[in-house]
Amino acid sequence: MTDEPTSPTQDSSETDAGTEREPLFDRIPRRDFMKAGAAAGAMGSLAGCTGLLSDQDDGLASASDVDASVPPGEHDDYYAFLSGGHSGEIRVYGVPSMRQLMRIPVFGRESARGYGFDDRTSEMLEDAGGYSWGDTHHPRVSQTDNDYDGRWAFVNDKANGRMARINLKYFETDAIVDIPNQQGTHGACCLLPDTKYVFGVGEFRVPMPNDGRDLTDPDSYTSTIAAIDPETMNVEWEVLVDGNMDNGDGGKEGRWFFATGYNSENATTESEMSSSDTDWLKAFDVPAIEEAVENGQYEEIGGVPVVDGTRDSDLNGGDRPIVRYIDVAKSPHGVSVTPDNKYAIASGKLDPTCSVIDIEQLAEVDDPNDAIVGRPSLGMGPLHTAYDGRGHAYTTLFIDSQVVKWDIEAAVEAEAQSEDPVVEKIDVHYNPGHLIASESYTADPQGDWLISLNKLSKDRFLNVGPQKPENDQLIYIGDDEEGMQLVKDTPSYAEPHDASIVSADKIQPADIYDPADYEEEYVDHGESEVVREDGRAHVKMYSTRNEFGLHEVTVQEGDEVTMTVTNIEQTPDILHSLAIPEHDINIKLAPQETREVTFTADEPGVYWMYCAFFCSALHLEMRSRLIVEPADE
Ligand code: RUQ
Ligand code: CUA
Repeated sequence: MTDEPTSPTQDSSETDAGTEREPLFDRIPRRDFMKAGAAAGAMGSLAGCTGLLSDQDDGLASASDVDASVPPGEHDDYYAFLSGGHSGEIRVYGVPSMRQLMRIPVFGRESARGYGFDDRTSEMLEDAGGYSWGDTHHPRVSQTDNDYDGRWAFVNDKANGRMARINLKYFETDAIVDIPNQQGTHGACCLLPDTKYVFGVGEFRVPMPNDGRDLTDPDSYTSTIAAIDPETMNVEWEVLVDGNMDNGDGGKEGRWFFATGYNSENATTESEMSSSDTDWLKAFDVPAIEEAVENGQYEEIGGVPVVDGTRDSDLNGGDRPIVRYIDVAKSPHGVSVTPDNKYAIASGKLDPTCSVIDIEQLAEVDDPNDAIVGRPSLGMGPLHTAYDGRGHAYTTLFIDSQVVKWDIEAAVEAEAQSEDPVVEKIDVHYNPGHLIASESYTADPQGDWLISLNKLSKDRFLNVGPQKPENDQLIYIGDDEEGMQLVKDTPSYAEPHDASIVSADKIQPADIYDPADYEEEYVDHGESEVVREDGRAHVKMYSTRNEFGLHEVTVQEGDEVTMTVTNIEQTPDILHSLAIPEHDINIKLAPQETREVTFTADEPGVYWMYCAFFCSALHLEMRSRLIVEPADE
């Protein structure tokens, strides 16, 4: 055991949490701000004015006088949480700088954050199915009263049918549920106003249960939505439906949840899946479903109550059907509810229109198709829609490589397939999937920034070989008179799908860990020790600049070794790690964090355990010896 270490490089650097951020208004030209304020009133007169259509067909953004710079040392106004697709992670960006601030591993191990290396996170990944990767698409941040509450972010795993929760106090994944009965959990979103449920939208239709029955009978396959309790991450119930499902969005008043879907043909090949002219937007009546569950009107499958929401179900026969099937243009893709909760807007994908569903009417009409109150023609390949809170919708046009801005009420007033509601279009580079505007998923979007998540970058960046980065483009939307202004390109690693943009002041991450939040035993000064018993060795040590609590640790070949290590630093940003060569171990230790790792010391020899974070001038000297004695000694 060592004495209290001296810390020659200890400093008194403090958190700069008190640094004042310059409000956005001061950084955009004053005249733009004033126009943006006046724009809400002027909006009606702009509607239908196709003369405002962008003429940027050279593919270049007009020179923009929007100041999106965030000078060195200053902070951004927003956090953006972008999914990482089949990298299995979430990325945190600052907006408007588009600087990448952090990566949060979710479904795969990541050594720089020690994720999947210590016992707690590796057991979590194991319990969630033991897969080595995931496919994150839709990061959604929890809300209370239709506004971000800074508690959690959630994200789906399309690959393995899972949902994960990220704790925004520590910006780390803290729970993953492997959703029964789902393959390809695609859509993910919250039931608002208060995040009562997180919904996972099952995409691929499979036999129910998928245990060897109905293998060659695709007609009897089915997909479900799963309602997950955000606190426990338990699946409370599922609803099975006809057709594949795709994306989803929850209404803002606790009643409706919407999911797009393709393949109403219940087919298995692409050509069969495109044989009919329409597909469905499904509107799930959540209180009606809860009532059915309460009344026992379900079958338990995979340990979860599954309610039958197919069209022929008894539960859809009465005057309060649990699922309403709305006919929309073939293969609708994105769906999102407007900030005022008036409309759900579903994108055509294969059709140039979006369908605008009046949510209030949906509850009243006999034929749910009567709730479709608008169908503007927007352009080729409309995929996803975001909002500025001033009555505009912004929709990506995948095929046209554009973002189209349109007027929602004008679309309700116009004839179906009218282009009049279009306010303007801007070229993006290239082939956008999702787009997201600042706080677009809340009741009160900020209406200043929009990110277009473009699938292809082609020629926009230095060539890095055949696999190019994607391109996340920042567009200023705060000035309705000047129109959308392309501000910057941001190359991104494969591959962001969706994002959420949250005002910086709505998230309050911790600077250091609170040991009370975790079960691992805190190891303080004077508490380092090795306890060996019956082929097991429990090593407890602290870490600080510049040493581990033990300068050497001796165990026997074949011992099962558990190391409990605490970083006892109180100074923010001073991290250590415990890396053990040839044992595939690197656990990250942020200030006041304790982690545990268990492994077998199966080869006799000397292994230098070291700290992998450059923590101080004597960082290289921060190491300790693991001595594994041969078994026969
Ligand atoms: S999806 S590009 Cu996975 Cu949200 Cu539409
Ligand atoms: Cu601790 Cu390097």
